[in-house]
Amino acid sequence: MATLQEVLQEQIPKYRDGIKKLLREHGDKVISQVTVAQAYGGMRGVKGMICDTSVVGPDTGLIVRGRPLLEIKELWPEEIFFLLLTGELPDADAKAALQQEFDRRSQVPEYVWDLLRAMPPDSHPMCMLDTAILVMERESIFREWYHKGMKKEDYWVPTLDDALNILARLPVIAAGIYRMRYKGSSLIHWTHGLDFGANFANMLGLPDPTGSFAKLMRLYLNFHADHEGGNVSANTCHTVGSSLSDAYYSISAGLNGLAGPLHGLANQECLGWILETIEKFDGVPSEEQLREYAFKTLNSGQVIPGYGHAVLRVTDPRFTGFHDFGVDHLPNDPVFKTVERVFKVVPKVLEEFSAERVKAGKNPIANVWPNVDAGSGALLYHYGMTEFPYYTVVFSVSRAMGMLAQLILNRGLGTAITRPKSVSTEWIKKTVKDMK
Ligand code: HAX
Repeated sequence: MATLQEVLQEQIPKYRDGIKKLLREHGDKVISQVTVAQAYGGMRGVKGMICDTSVVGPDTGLIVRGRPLLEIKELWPEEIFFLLLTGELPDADAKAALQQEFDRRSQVPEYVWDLLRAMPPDSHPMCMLDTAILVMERESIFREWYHKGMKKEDYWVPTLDDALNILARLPVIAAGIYRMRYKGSSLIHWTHGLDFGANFANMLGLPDPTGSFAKLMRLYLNFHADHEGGNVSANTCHTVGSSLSDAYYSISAGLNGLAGPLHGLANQECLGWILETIEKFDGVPSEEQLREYAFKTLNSGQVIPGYGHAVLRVTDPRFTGFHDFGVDHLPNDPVFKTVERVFKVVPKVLEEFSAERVKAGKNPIANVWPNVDAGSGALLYHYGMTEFPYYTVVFSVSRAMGMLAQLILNRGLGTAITRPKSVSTEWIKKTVKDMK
């Protein structure tokens, strides 16, 4: 089979022509309308952008290029990246070629380590990661080619180069942040010939006598890679990239969005909440104790992290996949057992709380089921990664794959600069006045 570059070389012109034809023939058809509530409500449900790497169905969860997530959970991160970009699975040769690309590009420049070491000791690991990506922007091949002059049809070529450089260095930088922040400053190097997930696990330096932590890392990097285009991280990356800012600017921006507690940081918040309950009740809490604690959290005006979703209306298959891993590898771990018990209790609590909200004239909670962040932290914790401010960094190493795949395809299509129309409250008031 051809390499990733060769497959894209063949696919992208056809993809571009197909979209041009679609626009010529159907460009004026209406696919979405916007209500006042949506304009004030984060544009929830408004169909106004395209993402061809994956879709999230409210009742199905993540589907990557037509394949439901739980059917492809055994794929390694390299294969997922290939799949996101091309819609095809690499054969053994193409996979090995991609692994060699990562090997070749994995050297992190010394100035990145100098910068990270110079950052204040209370910098959040996400801030360290995003800063490290941004400082490497000077190496952007896209920027260099753009300033030399390049055809629009070629934009995707240096973007792919930038993407491979960023991806190869990301696990090294992320693991380096972990080592310098939490384990003294000894860094562990990338091992040539070892796969992406196992390499990341190895560079973190946590004990892994059975290889099951490396297995978890492959699963984790697979599950978090992409979640269609409208979520904060992907949407931000897309918007920044649409002005032809290069991949370093775009990915760093997207990951800054992932660092918010309503998005990727929820996994840090979630494990914190689980551990609080264990501490408060001196061991794995009973269902009744969890119920009481969940209501206390809600009544104090806070969200229950790891539950709810802007699109999903069922249990997130990523939660199910992580749960299955826990059942297989750590069924008696007290933190994992608490996660399982929370899953039994919290949806019911949220349903009751939602009904109370509605009686009080507030919005219902649209989805009471767990999302990806509800259980993943317990697995990391079991393997000795107890520093939960770090968890979103692991998420980021993975999410960069989806954002970069989307960016490359958008460069291939020549997607327009993002510029929705904003309106003022004054305009809304005037406009709705005469409407029924
Ligand atoms: N606990 C308490 N209240 C919740 C809730 C939860 N888990 N989930 C939703 N609600 C509340 C919302 O805060 C909102 O309240 P207000 O109207 O008073 O603002 C109301 O229910 C309606 O919200 P919604 O329509 O159900 O959900 P949104 O699309 O607005 O928000 C969120 C989706 C994921 C942000 C939300 O469910 C939430 O805050 N969950 C907890 C944080 C979390 O787990 N985030 C991670 C999501 C997955 C992800 O992106 N990972 O990276």
